[in-house]
Amino acid sequence: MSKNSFVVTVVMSALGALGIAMAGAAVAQTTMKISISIAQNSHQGVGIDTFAKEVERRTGGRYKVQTFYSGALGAERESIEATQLGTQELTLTSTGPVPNFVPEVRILDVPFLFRDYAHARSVLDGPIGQEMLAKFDAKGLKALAWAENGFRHMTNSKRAINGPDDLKGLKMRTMENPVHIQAYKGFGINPTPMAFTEVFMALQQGTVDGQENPLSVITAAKFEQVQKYLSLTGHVYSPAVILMNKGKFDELTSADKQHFIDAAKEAAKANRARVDQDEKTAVADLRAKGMQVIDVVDRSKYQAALTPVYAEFAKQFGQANLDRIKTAK
Ligand code: EAX
Repeated sequence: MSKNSFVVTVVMSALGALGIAMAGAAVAQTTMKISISIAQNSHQGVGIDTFAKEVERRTGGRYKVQTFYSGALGAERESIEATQLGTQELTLTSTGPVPNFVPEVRILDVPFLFRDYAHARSVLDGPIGQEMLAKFDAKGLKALAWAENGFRHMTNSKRAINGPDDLKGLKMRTMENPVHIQAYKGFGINPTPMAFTEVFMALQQGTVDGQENPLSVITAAKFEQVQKYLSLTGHVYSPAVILMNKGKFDELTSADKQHFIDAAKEAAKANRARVDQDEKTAVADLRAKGMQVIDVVDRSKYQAALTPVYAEFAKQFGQANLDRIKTAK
């Protein structure tokens, strides 16, 4: 670049910056970041895309939300930490690593707690779920709304899982979640906790035999490329939650606070609708791509295998608290 054209470029960009600054004076714009650890083309991607669109629309463009996918800002645990610190404003995460931050939420990760999607959604949207959202406040996090990850199923590359005994001795990647780790040991699994962002490669390289995740995640992550067998165990419901840095939330006007909460609710709605859609199409899709899918019609055998672990959970959480969730309409 010649000296003259350099000067012209500098002057032009200065004018450009001035123009942006003037436009900015008319509508002050604040940009925030939100992240997920899985791909954009997923139930979580639809969730944060909807959130970004709704925040911008509801605040008349005063707030803009930048979306990051596939762990571009870090895996779920790091994203929660960053949101707590405020180096990123927002994240949508499964509850996998959440107990390390807000232990009260652990109870939601107990296997076979929820009967079906309708049950899980109504508990989370009802008084129990709303009480839990408030527990994040003391940890520097504002939980805007529950979202959804889905009912988890087992996949592996070793053998077809036709009953709980077939799980014995399998080395399975699990989330960094103390409740899951404790429960899966009850199946005789050898649990290997790791961040989601490392799972594909671990399966590919055979560091672990298998993993468990909802259909929405299995398809979004293309696990059929590295896993042969899928058993529809539905052994645990996996909630997700939309978190915001508490300080940043508190700085909002009360009208904007409501806009953010409403945007999060819209995000959860879109996210759940995509889960519903995935639940209808994913099994046929995975079969077509070569996975062997085992329908688990009788879950009671898997539940029975966890009886001793359940006695432990009753001590940890209180049977009454477990029953309050289990018997909720
Ligand atoms: O949030 O870590 C997991 O297995 C989660 O289900 C996944 O990251 C989606």
